[in-house]
Amino acid sequence: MGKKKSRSKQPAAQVLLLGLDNSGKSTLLYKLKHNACVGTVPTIGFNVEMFDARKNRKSIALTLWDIGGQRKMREHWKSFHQDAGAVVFVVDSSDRKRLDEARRELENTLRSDQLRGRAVVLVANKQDVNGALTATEIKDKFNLRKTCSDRDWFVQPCSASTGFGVEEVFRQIVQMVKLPSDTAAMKANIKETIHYLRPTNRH
Ligand SMILES: Nc1nc2c(ncn2[C@@H]2O[C@H](COP(=O)(O)OP(=O)(O)OP(=O)(O)O)[C@@H](O)[C@H]2O)c(=O)[nH]1
Ligand SMILES: [Mg+2]
Repeated sequence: MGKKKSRSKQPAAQVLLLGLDNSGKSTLLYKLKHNACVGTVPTIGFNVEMFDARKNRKSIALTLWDIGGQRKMREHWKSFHQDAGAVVFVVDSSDRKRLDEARRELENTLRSDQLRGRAVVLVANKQDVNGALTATEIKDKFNLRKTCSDRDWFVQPCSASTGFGVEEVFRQIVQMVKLPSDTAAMKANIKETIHYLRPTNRH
């Protein structure tokens, strides 16, 4: 009998890939999965792929959910918030006209209670396009120090079509994603603290 652990025993985490339509989410997902630049069509609904990774010397299973970014799809993003261990927000760095729209959507998303404390990996995509904003410019434009003051965040320059920065995106996800066990431990800690602080009835 082989000693290979079954995938169902691995700690598993869910990661959301969000961002405006045409920002490059599906291109990034398939580059990560197959190291191939596949032609994409606008996503109506979602694409999902599983990945194996190692975190804290343990093997984990990551599920990446790539949700369509068209306006009519964005109202469904919140159905995916529950159980998300991290948010990857993809930005088309060459589309200056839509940066404000993208920033507003990220801010809306981060207001969700279900995403409290979840890390954000902001992918400054399409770095291969002439005139694209740099990761630093994107960070400033999104005012990330303020928007993400209550969570971990990282801005990764990337080109999902050429592959530049794609491995680093994955590495950041693995490093920053919260595993459900972390979340359970967090909740237990909060419960314990509340129990400790609550005056006990000694009559
Ligand atoms: N030049 C360049 N083009 C890219 C890059 N990433 C994606 N694209 C192109 O941008 C277009 C949109 O890419 P998608 O991956 O379909 O975008 P999406 O974010 O999934 O869009 P929706 O599914 O509508 O939300 C396609 O023509 C891609 O080939 C990149 O890094 N550089
Ligand atoms: Mg898509």
